Amino acid sequence: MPVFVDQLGYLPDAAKIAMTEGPCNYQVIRLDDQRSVADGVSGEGVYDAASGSNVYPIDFSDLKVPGSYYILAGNGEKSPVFQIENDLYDAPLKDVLRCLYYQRCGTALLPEHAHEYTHPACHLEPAITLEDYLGKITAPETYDVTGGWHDAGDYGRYVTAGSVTVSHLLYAYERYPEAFDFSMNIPESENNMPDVLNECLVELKWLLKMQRIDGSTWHKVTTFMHAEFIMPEDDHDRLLLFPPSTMATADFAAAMAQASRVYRPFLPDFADEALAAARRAYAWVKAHDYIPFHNPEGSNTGEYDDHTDADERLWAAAEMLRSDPENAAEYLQDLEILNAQCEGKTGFGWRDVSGLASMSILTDENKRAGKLIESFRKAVLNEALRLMQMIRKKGWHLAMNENEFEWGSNMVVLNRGMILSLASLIDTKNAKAFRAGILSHLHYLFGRNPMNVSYVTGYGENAYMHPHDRVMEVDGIDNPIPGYVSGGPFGDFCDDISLDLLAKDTPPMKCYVDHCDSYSTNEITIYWNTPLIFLLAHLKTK
Ligand code: 9MR
Ligand code: ZN
Repeated sequence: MPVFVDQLGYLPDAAKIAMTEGPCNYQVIRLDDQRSVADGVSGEGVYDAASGSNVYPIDFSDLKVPGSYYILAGNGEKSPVFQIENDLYDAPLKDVLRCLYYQRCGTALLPEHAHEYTHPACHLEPAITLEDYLGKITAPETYDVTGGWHDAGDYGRYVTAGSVTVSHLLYAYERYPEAFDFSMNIPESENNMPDVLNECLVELKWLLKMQRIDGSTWHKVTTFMHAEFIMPEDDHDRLLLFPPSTMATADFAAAMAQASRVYRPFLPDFADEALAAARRAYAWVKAHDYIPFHNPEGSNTGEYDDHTDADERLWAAAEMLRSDPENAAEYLQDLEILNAQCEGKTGFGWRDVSGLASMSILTDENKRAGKLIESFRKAVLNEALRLMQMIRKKGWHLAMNENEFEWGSNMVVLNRGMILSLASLIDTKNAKAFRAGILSHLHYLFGRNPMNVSYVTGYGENAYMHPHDRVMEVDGIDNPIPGYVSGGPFGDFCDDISLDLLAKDTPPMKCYVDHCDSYSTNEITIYWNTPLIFLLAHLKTK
């Protein structure tokens, strides 16, 4: 019966709870001298349907002395080692952010920045449209869409996912600028702009290339089929531009509008360009009804489809309202209509972006959304209170029901942390409680879970080792790059290796395989890292 802890550790002043799946006596052992510094009996067990087990808390919150420790259960089992430390989150913040640098496309990763994880520039060939490719046009028009970040373990670059990812980072920077006061050791580190903005600019410049003359954006640029497991510089299949969707174009408008605001003090010309691009995209979206995206027959790269674009439109209107005051009246009117059409207001993922609209509206010092603000405030607070209640009740102190372990469940875990973070801004008297909720979700991510796994590479004694990622699998280096968040348990696992290794009735929270072939439980993506960056920046800010 293992003892599950946050393998990164605990902040000295915060609650410290470990978990077991059976009652036990325990001692907390200091690693230095192997002395017992605390002991006790586990608390009352709580059944958690997501893991199908009774979960017993071991509360050692009174221990506040910084150091390295582990927990020794009465039956002789030891937990992984963990730290009690004040600057616990400094190193992960930097590494989790640096992973975006490693996702860069179209540029060489050099040893001075990438250490041993180098590779030459990739995907430099011009792209052609899908129509021309399928029509077998012999001299098709070509487009330069080099740059940006690879989305994930595959080499695709997707406008929806990319816009949301950049935006997570820009909101994190806007809210917690001082948390990003460090060098990422990237090629641009010596200039006068914060590195988080330097890194985002890589993606933003690529996004600008994805805009078409009519204002819309291509949905994605990928090859027709995912590449084999080869290094990116060896992937020379035709790069294809897939038809525009209203989701991608609205996301683009929102991210560009936000970028124009954030970069204005540093790069006024770029800010102007971003705003102009946002306006053109927004106008195109307004002139078109919902346009979905579906892969053509036989193509298997990411779809990022959505059954509605109401939330994307909502987010775009909210961001335009903030960044383009000249046309505020128009955006406010749009926002009112969209607000009535949009069900949620708290989604922070690539599919439901309504929470990004809330983030934009509720962090606007000029309160441009006026009387609409209250409905966003209420929605966020209600959701935050619901999540806090779940955290208090659930065995794992995690606001996740058993049916919520979707593909990329760790994103849901982290996105819910973002809701708590936003709530702490509008309900400051409960900020401490929300912060505890965020910590609880991070404890799960870093190892206090029934897999006994830290879902962040390089952080934790049992950190996962085999991400579904082409580069990390074929680069010939044993250790994965530190700082990548795994997608995590998926109740409906669907890849061959999971089907092979997991029993059909495995409880959702345990449907996880640390194997590079498990694309449905163990991939990495840019937008699974960025919510963690947001939360780490929050925690760094007192
Ligand atoms: O994150 C996406 C997840 O929500 C979907 O259920 C899944 C299947 O459509 O796709 C995930 O996104 C993948 C994308 O399509 C391609 N790049 C890798 C992404 C992570 O697995
Ligand atoms: Zn590339």
